[in-house]
Amino acid sequence: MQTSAAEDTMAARRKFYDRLSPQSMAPLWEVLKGLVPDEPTSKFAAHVWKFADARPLLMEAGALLTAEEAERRVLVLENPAMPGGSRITASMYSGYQLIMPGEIAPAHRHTASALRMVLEGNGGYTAVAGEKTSMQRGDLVITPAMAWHDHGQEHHKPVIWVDGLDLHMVNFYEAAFLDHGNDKTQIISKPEGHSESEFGSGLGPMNARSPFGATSPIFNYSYAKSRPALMQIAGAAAPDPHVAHSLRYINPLDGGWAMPTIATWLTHVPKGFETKPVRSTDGRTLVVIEGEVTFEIGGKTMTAGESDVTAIPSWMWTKMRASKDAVVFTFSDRSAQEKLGIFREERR
Ligand code: GTQ
Repeated sequence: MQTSAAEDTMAARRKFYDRLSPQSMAPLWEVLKGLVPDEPTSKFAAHVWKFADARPLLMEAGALLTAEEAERRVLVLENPAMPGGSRITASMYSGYQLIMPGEIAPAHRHTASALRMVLEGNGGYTAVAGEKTSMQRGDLVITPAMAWHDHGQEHHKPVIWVDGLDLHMVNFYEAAFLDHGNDKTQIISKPEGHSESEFGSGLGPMNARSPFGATSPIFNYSYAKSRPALMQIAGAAAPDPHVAHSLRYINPLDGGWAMPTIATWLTHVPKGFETKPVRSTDGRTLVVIEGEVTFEIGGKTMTAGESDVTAIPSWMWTKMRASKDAVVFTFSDRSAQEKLGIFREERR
């Protein structure tokens, strides 16, 4: 049989590759383009999860098992491009969590940092490191890496929030630990509002101390404080063409992001305003707290209303337009990417 010189070369290379794999080696030149791409091409999809669809399913889950049985009763928001991946974007986990009246999600602590954006607070609570905080809609409650936390509801209404965790980052590094408490709830050692008073009033303790390492010592950024701040800013100046009116949640000890791995911020978009196109390397998850927003993400249009969750994958051109005055909460892996020196953003 006649073979061309090119075919001979390919066959010789393949034979060579076959001898590499038993030695646990591989030729870089066959995989280089995928390993070192020209620019990010996200494997994930832009998507909106409708709270109106999620809530009845969440309540069904509430009847099927207790928070204690589940440990955490959560409907995981799975990016439709990666079913079974428990990922909303490349590095972030998210889900809707439910606590029914009288229930307790028992105390544990883990390496992953977590945030809760409260949708239906109804006076439920999260206790972090011996201090309880009552949860109301729009509150951002954070739990630092390895801090004990339990959740509960002593009142007669369900509690629902959006969880965001960096667990895929932690798992990528194979650095994840988990401890369960001896008791379902922690022993409460500080009065409610203690952290807020000590760190969250423009004041700080005389002796510099950082109770949670690189994470902010404030663990409830209440909507009762953040909303008026945002509205005051919005009322005083025109919206920025790209970010409208946005304020970051900060660690008062160093002015940086509230969490070392997860960036969080709050945006007000006035009715009728449309932001100019932006793309960035962080994978973003947005929760509409008030109003309604229409997104254009990578050429696709989608609308999110109150309590809906939107995923914006890395490096997709994004615009948003408010059809009603809107307040939107965002979390992303930007905080980690900045520390690693890999964050990039482009504006048009
Ligand atoms: O509340 O600690 O959605 O450990 C997933 C894992 C929530 C939590 C989640 C968790 C938690």
